Amino acid sequence: MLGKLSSTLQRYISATSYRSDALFKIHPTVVEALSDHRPVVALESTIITHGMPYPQNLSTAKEVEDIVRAEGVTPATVAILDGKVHVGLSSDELDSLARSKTTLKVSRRDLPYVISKGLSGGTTVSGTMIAAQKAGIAVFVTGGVGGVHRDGENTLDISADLTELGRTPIAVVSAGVKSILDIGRTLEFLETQGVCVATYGESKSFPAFFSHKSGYTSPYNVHNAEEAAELIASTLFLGLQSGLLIAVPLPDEHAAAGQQIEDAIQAAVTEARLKGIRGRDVTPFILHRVNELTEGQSLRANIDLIHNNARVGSQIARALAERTH
Ligand code: PSU
Ligand code: MN
Repeated sequence: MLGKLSSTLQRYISATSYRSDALFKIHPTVVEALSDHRPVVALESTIITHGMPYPQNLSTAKEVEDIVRAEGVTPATVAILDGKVHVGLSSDELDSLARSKTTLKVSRRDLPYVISKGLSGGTTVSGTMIAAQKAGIAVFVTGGVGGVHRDGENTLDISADLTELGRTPIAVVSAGVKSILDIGRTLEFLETQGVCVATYGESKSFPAFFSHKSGYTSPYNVHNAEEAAELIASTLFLGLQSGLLIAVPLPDEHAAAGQQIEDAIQAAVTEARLKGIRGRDVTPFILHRVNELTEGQSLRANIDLIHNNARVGSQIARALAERTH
């Protein structure tokens, strides 16, 4: 099927300019890869600025880029530096982002402010999707996406990641959704937004980041990178303008730590509520507390999961590039 789609896809992908302008800087390695129709994977940076402590944030960001390169794919970490959107960072830029204590967390609603004030920030899944799609990148790897928070039916705390997935055609590869969230309502919201969700591999379950099983069934499966690439190509061909969520279950060796981390999540969610933590601070607070409560175990599992997602996402990007050539 993809054979017939290839010229349409090529036109779709070529429609993007790959050119930098005053506010939008695409790293030369990324421009070159895109122009040659070589695979590129976008990476987010809120995980660096707000999701992990220094220095693990920096080492993880570098390791993930290295894994992507080892798979023959060009990494493009997205961030806002001094009021400019960067798609692809130099090693020095990555370093200063990871060390900075003043960076903001930038999702769609924050972009105009951060740009207008010349500030710097780590882009969330939603912020990264916008920049990566504008650059012409079709695959984006992260750890976990945001979702409907627990008690979200009352607070309406629903991550902008979910509405972005409904409006921006890019495939997000993640380990599912953390159980700090209401996973059932997250899946319902994704359905309403028209987001095609698929578990990678054989499992019928939608993965809950630290656990293979969330108690919810995944709408679909993709069994390998080629099937995932076909799903992405079909989205682009149809011109749907909506994103895809490819959920990769964690490798087996980490399943044991899952229950302990689950217990810590329960405690951290309760603590956040009692302390009155609200809005954009909720996710970083819980991630930080769960790491403390598990004495670093959640962070170690988190890092391994992201490594795994980077490998799978790179293989998907490669399969997509091969089949659209
Ligand atoms: N989940 C994680 N680690 C993270 C995030 C989520 O396990 O670092 C970050 C991602 O950047 C995601 C953002 O896009 O948090 C969602 O924040 P919120 O829930 O405020 O929408
Ligand atoms: Mn929120």
